[in-house]
Amino acid sequence: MPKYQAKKALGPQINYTITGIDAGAGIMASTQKALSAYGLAKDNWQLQTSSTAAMTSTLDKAIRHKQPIVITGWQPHWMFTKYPIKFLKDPKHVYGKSESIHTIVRKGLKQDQPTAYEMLDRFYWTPAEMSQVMIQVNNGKDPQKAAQQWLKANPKKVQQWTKGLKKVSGKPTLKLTYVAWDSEIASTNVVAEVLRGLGYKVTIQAMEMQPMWASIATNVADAQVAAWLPTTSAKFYSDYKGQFVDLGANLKGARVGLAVPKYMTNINSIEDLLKNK
Ligand code: PBE
Repeated sequence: MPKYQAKKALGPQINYTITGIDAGAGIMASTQKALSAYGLAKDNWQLQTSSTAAMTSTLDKAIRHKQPIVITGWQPHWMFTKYPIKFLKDPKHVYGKSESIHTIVRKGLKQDQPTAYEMLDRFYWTPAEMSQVMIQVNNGKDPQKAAQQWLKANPKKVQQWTKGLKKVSGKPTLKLTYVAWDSEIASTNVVAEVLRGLGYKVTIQAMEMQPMWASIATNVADAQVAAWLPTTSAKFYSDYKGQFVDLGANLKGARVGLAVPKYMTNINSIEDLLKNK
């Protein structure tokens, strides 16, 4: 593929294709909405399904060769530290303004496992803190080890989350479900390690987004810390409303949208994708 040509229309240079991730992701549903909202669908634009790993490797190649590319992007994620990319403005707010990641637990957890419930309720960290774990995992570290090391280096956080909580006896089991996105691999492993420290036998299980929400709604799992709201997980939040307990944000300041390399200087808004037709 040739280098990005700012003076030519973008669409034909990338076959009118936005490089996406797994089909179940909320960002994919939002991008389908954006395709219609911005008139891109009728201009032949399409969204390609792949995976985070495939998308970031395509992005890596494009950047090395200064080629044009439009991806589904979100933060916190190491793609924004590793590559010179920028979000496109979303004047219609299809992706929402800002997202938080919420902790969602099953009904009855508070009565059954009050210590775990209290720790999960307190769990809160910043995008910068989550990124520290994510980058270690991206560098090849085992996620559980990365979580253990981060906790060791951040005893104050652990103290905040566990202060006054007594270790439980009898090794009660807890099951956390998650989708294997980098952000959720980091948060789920950190929470699992803290709960293990409180005496629980914790299993974590990766699955797709719909089964993850269903696992909490049907009491098959106890908690998940992967609910991007109010926009990205909106469908499941409303589908399962009344069948889970929302403990509120465990991270604020997340963001979801479309992104391009910074060398595409004349493309700054989703509306610019239609430019120079
Ligand atoms: N993400 C990362 C997810 C949530 C976490 C933005 C890719 C999504 O549902 O789109």
